[in-house]
Amino acid sequence: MTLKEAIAQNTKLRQATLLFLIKEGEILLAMKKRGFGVNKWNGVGGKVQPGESVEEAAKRETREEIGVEVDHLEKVGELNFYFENKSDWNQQVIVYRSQDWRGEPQESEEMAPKWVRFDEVPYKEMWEDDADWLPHLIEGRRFEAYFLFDDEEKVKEKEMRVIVL
Ligand code: 8OG
Repeated sequence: MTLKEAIAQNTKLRQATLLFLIKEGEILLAMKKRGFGVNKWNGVGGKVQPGESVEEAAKRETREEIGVEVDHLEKVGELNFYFENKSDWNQQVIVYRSQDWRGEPQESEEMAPKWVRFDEVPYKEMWEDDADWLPHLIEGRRFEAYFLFDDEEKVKEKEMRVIVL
């Protein structure tokens, strides 16, 4: 299967959120303790529920996963993920960053958070595609990307557009 074919077969993707807290020179990553993406460092987020806006979902997931109230968030990207033989894993992830929140990040049953310096992001312990777009998030650029994964969760094909403001 090609990326083009995957996109043509899945015109309406389920939506999920992904949010990264940023403070002076550091980004908050959280270790996923269970479920999809287990044992990988990531931002916080999850599926958008019926009747909820994407932004509300991003705030709710952040509250549930690390106990932080987000006051202001900035949408920075859209990631469209396709899985070759597991199309039920396909989803569109709306990516946010926030520098404006309340509370100290806390561990939950789902995630264990940790502040990481911008130059120490552990890309080898993250989803493979993150190395393509997370540097742009850190540097304040926006992006839109499409990724096709094979059965080993390796990127088989990708397309990305970076928006410099
Ligand atoms: O609720 P669910 O378990 O589907 O949430 C999955 C979370 O993982 C959600 O925040 C979106 C995020 N996510 C993917 N794919 C990728 C990816 O390739 N890289 C990163 N960093 N996050 C991803 O679904």
